[in-house]
Amino acid sequence: MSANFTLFLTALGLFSVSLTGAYNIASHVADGVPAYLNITIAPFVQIGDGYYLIEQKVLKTCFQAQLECRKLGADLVSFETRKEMEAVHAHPSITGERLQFWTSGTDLAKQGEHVWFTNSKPLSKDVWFPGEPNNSGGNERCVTLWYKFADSPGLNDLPCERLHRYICEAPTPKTASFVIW
Ligand SMILES: [Ca+2]
Ligand SMILES: [Ca+2]
Repeated sequence: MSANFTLFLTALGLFSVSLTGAYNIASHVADGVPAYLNITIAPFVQIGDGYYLIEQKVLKTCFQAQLECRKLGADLVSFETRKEMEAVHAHPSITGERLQFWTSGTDLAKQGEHVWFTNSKPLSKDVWFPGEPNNSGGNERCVTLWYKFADSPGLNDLPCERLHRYICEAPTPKTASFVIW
Protein backbone atom coordinates (compact mmCIF):
# COMPACT_ATOMS: atom_id res chain seq x y z
CA MET A 1 0.00 0.00 0.00
CA SER A 2 1.29 3.45 -0.78
CA ALA A 3 -0.05 6.86 0.04
CA ASN A 4 -0.50 9.20 -2.93
CA PHE A 5 -0.57 12.95 -2.35
CA THR A 6 -0.55 15.95 -4.64
CA LEU A 7 0.51 19.29 -3.19
CA PHE A 8 0.25 22.62 -4.99
CA LEU A 9 2.12 25.77 -4.04
CA THR A 10 1.66 29.13 -5.69
CA ALA A 11 3.73 32.22 -4.99
CA LEU A 12 4.12 35.73 -6.42
CA GLY A 13 7.88 35.55 -6.31
CA LEU A 14 10.59 33.19 -5.26
CA PHE A 15 10.12 30.38 -2.79
CA SER A 16 11.92 27.28 -1.72
CA VAL A 17 10.60 23.98 -0.46
CA SER A 18 12.46 21.15 1.21
CA LEU A 19 10.82 17.77 1.56
CA THR A 20 12.65 14.77 2.98
CA GLY A 21 11.47 11.36 4.07
CA ALA A 22 10.78 7.90 2.87
CA TYR A 23 8.58 8.96 -0.04
CA ASN A 24 9.33 9.36 -3.71
CA ILE A 25 8.75 12.92 -4.88
CA ALA A 26 8.13 14.16 -8.39
CA SER A 27 7.93 17.92 -8.93
CA HIS A 28 6.83 20.23 -11.72
CA VAL A 29 6.94 24.06 -11.91
CA ALA A 30 4.81 25.98 -14.41
CA ASP A 31 4.01 29.64 -15.10
CA GLY A 32 0.72 31.07 -13.87
CA VAL A 33 -2.06 29.76 -11.65
CA PRO A 34 -4.27 27.01 -13.10
CA ALA A 35 -7.91 28.12 -13.03
CA TYR A 36 -9.01 24.85 -11.45
CA LEU A 37 -7.05 25.68 -8.28
CA ASN A 38 -9.36 28.67 -7.72
CA ILE A 39 -6.64 30.51 -5.78
CA THR A 40 -7.17 34.16 -4.85
CA ILE A 41 -4.34 36.45 -5.91
CA ALA A 42 -5.78 39.60 -4.29
CA PRO A 43 -4.98 42.45 -4.22
CA PHE A 44 -3.86 41.67 -7.77
CA VAL A 45 -6.23 40.91 -10.62
CA GLN A 46 -5.35 38.72 -13.58
CA ILE A 47 -5.66 40.43 -16.95
CA GLY A 48 -4.49 38.29 -19.86
CA ASP A 49 -1.22 36.69 -18.81
CA GLY A 50 -0.39 39.44 -16.31
CA TYR A 51 -1.21 40.24 -12.68
CA TYR A 52 -1.97 43.86 -11.80
CA LEU A 53 -3.06 46.10 -8.95
CA ILE A 54 -5.03 49.09 -10.21
CA GLU A 55 -5.00 51.77 -7.49
CA GLN A 56 -8.07 53.88 -8.08
CA LYS A 57 -8.29 55.98 -4.91
CA VAL A 58 -4.87 56.88 -3.49
CA LEU A 59 -2.88 59.55 -5.34
CA LYS A 60 0.95 59.37 -5.32
CA THR A 61 3.94 60.87 -7.10
CA CYS A 62 5.57 58.46 -9.56
CA PHE A 63 8.29 57.45 -7.09
CA GLN A 64 5.89 57.13 -4.16
CA ALA A 65 3.77 54.86 -6.36
CA GLN A 66 6.77 52.65 -7.13
CA LEU A 67 7.50 52.33 -3.40
CA GLU A 68 3.90 51.26 -2.80
CA CYS A 69 4.23 48.61 -5.52
CA ARG A 70 7.50 47.33 -4.01
CA LYS A 71 5.78 46.85 -0.65
CA LEU A 72 3.68 44.24 -2.47
CA GLY A 73 6.63 42.61 -4.26
CA ALA A 74 5.60 44.29 -7.53
CA ASP A 75 6.72 47.23 -9.66
CA LEU A 76 4.95 50.01 -11.52
CA VAL A 77 3.44 48.52 -14.67
CA SER A 78 5.43 48.11 -17.89
CA PHE A 79 3.41 47.79 -21.07
CA GLU A 80 5.76 45.83 -23.31
CA THR A 81 3.11 45.74 -26.03
CA ARG A 82 0.13 47.86 -27.04
CA LYS A 83 -1.98 44.73 -26.61
CA GLU A 84 -1.05 44.60 -22.91
CA MET A 85 -1.86 48.30 -22.49
CA GLU A 86 -5.24 47.91 -24.18
CA ALA A 87 -6.12 44.87 -22.05
CA VAL A 88 -5.35 46.70 -18.79
CA HIS A 89 -7.11 49.84 -20.02
CA ALA A 90 -10.24 47.78 -20.75
CA HIS A 91 -10.42 46.43 -17.19
CA PRO A 92 -13.55 47.67 -15.39
CA SER A 93 -11.40 49.07 -12.55
CA ILE A 94 -10.23 51.81 -14.90
CA THR A 95 -13.02 54.32 -15.21
CA GLY A 96 -13.40 58.07 -15.23
CA GLU A 97 -12.56 60.36 -18.06
CA ARG A 98 -9.17 62.08 -17.90
CA LEU A 99 -7.80 59.96 -15.06
CA GLN A 100 -4.10 59.12 -15.32
CA PHE A 101 -2.21 56.16 -13.83
CA TRP A 102 1.53 56.08 -13.27
CA THR A 103 3.50 53.44 -15.16
CA SER A 104 7.24 52.61 -14.94
CA GLY A 105 7.97 54.59 -18.12
CA THR A 106 10.56 57.38 -17.84
CA ASP A 107 13.27 59.22 -19.78
CA LEU A 108 15.15 60.37 -16.66
CA ALA A 109 18.22 58.36 -17.71
CA LYS A 110 18.40 60.08 -21.12
CA GLN A 111 16.10 62.87 -22.28
CA GLY A 112 13.79 61.73 -25.05
CA GLU A 113 14.61 58.01 -24.72
CA HIS A 114 11.75 56.52 -22.79
CA VAL A 115 12.27 53.14 -21.15
CA TRP A 116 10.45 50.96 -18.66
CA PHE A 117 12.71 51.43 -15.65
CA THR A 118 11.74 48.02 -14.26
CA ASN A 119 13.33 46.19 -17.20
CA SER A 120 15.18 48.90 -19.22
CA LYS A 121 13.28 48.05 -22.43
CA PRO A 122 12.34 50.98 -24.69
CA LEU A 123 8.71 52.02 -25.02
CA SER A 124 7.30 51.05 -28.40
CA LYS A 125 6.08 53.93 -30.54
CA ASP A 126 2.49 52.67 -30.69
CA VAL A 127 1.75 52.98 -26.96
CA TRP A 128 1.67 56.79 -26.88
CA PHE A 129 -1.46 58.92 -26.96
CA PRO A 130 -1.55 61.01 -30.18
CA GLY A 131 0.74 64.05 -29.75
CA GLU A 132 2.68 62.48 -26.84
CA PRO A 133 5.33 62.46 -25.54
CA ASN A 134 5.45 66.26 -25.82
CA ASN A 135 7.60 67.11 -22.75
CA SER A 136 5.25 70.02 -22.11
CA GLY A 137 6.99 72.70 -20.08
CA GLY A 138 10.30 70.83 -20.44
CA ASN A 139 9.83 68.81 -17.27
CA GLU A 140 7.79 65.73 -18.23
CA ARG A 141 10.08 62.79 -17.39
CA CYS A 142 7.61 60.13 -16.13
CA VAL A 143 4.80 58.36 -17.96
CA THR A 144 1.10 57.74 -17.25
CA LEU A 145 -1.59 55.64 -18.84
CA TRP A 146 -4.05 58.31 -19.90
CA TYR A 147 -7.73 57.49 -19.67
CA LYS A 148 -8.58 60.46 -21.80
CA PHE A 149 -11.17 58.87 -24.00
CA ALA A 150 -12.43 55.40 -23.27
CA ASP A 151 -11.97 54.07 -26.79
CA SER A 152 -8.47 55.41 -27.30
CA PRO A 153 -5.94 54.42 -24.63
CA GLY A 154 -2.46 55.85 -24.77
CA LEU A 155 0.47 57.01 -22.67
CA ASN A 156 1.40 60.57 -21.68
CA ASP A 157 4.59 62.04 -20.26
CA LEU A 158 4.12 64.17 -17.13
CA PRO A 159 6.20 65.74 -14.33
CA CYS A 160 7.14 62.88 -11.97
CA GLU A 161 6.03 64.81 -8.88
CA ARG A 162 2.40 65.10 -9.97
CA LEU A 163 -0.11 63.16 -7.86
CA HIS A 164 -1.93 60.41 -9.74
CA ARG A 165 -3.37 56.95 -9.43
CA TYR A 166 -1.06 54.09 -10.37
CA ILE A 167 -0.88 50.49 -11.62
CA CYS A 168 1.45 47.84 -10.18
CA GLU A 169 2.43 44.71 -12.11
CA ALA A 170 3.41 41.58 -10.19
CA PRO A 171 5.95 39.04 -11.40
CA THR A 172 4.28 36.10 -13.11
CA PRO A 173 3.43 33.61 -10.34
CA LYS A 174 4.72 30.08 -10.54
CA THR A 175 2.74 27.04 -9.55
CA ALA A 176 4.77 24.13 -8.24
CA SER A 177 3.13 20.74 -7.98
CA PHE A 178 4.60 17.85 -6.03
CA VAL A 179 3.40 14.28 -6.33
CA ILE A 180 4.43 12.22 -3.32
CA TRP A 181 4.06 8.45 -3.16
CA1 LIG B 1 4.02 44.07 -18.53
CA1 LIG C 1 2.83 65.10 -22.03
